[in-house]
Amino acid sequence: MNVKEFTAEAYPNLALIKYWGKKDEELHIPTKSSLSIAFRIFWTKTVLKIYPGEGKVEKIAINGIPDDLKKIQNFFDKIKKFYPEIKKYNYIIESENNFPSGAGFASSASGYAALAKALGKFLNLSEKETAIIARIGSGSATRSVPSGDIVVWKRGFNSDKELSNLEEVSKRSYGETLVQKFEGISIIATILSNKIKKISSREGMKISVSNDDGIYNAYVKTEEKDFKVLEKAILKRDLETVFDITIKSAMRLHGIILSYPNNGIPVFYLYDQSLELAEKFIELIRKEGVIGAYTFDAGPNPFFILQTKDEEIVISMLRKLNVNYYIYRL
Ligand code: 2P0
Repeated sequence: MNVKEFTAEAYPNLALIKYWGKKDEELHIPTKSSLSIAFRIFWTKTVLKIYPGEGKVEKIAINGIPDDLKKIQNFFDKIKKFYPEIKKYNYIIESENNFPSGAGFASSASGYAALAKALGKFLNLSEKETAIIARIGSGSATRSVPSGDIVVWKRGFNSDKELSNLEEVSKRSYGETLVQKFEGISIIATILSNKIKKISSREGMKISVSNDDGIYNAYVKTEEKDFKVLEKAILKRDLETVFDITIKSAMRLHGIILSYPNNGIPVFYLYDQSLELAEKFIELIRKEGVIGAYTFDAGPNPFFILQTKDEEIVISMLRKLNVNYYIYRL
């Protein structure tokens, strides 16, 4: 059998302005722009094996364990429409990732980004096209394709409204590098819990968008304004503004999540200890002059983004509280 192999790797990313909601469920076009920072101590490596066939994914294994074939076949079926070449082959996907269980990072961003990059090598795609494919797998994966430290994922343009063709809209929204190197910054990822969340991000954001009564819409508008301010602040390395917006965007995300219960049942991802740690971090900012921010994804674990020179102060606080953590220095 004539088998060809394409290998690629990708890393997770941490959003400073969050992605939360889609204007298109199929292609994952976001309602709002987002901006993230690379986290390169965790990784996914993927080997894509292809041989003549009819567009079928024959096997997928992650760290040697078979994974959800149906989900990945669905992904291939979606991208077939854009790249008909895919129909001529069958696929075996072998993925490896080094995520410790409960590290607080979802492996779907690096997972789909690594797979999209391997597909990109096979199909000879540009980085932009690869980032669009990754997005069709999982929204935040588009931000794990570009090589830069700081990546933006714009929601598209206002004129998108006039485009009737969803494919064209799709091509306007993908991860792209804003800043290649953003040195002197550390990310501390803490681990409070490794429990699987009751409601996935995908489900959670659908609940927020489908129940919009005006609050979600106002959230999108405010965040879009802050996204533009944040972009400029990053380019000027105005850390005070960067960290101020990071905290606000994290808390707005959780405010929005709490605003839309699921048929009456509260949706909430934070623990008491999540907020206590955020408060302790702010104390370090006030009393010790640390410059930084906390943020949360759709989970309870706080992430701290700060100047590397202030790292020790935060680590000593975490040690005293017996909180486990990982550090990535940009
Ligand atoms: C983010 N999250 O910007 C936000 C913050 C979670 C909270 O992107 O449905 O797994 O696959 O497009 O990418 C998680 O959402 O959702 C996410 P899908 P995804 O990082």
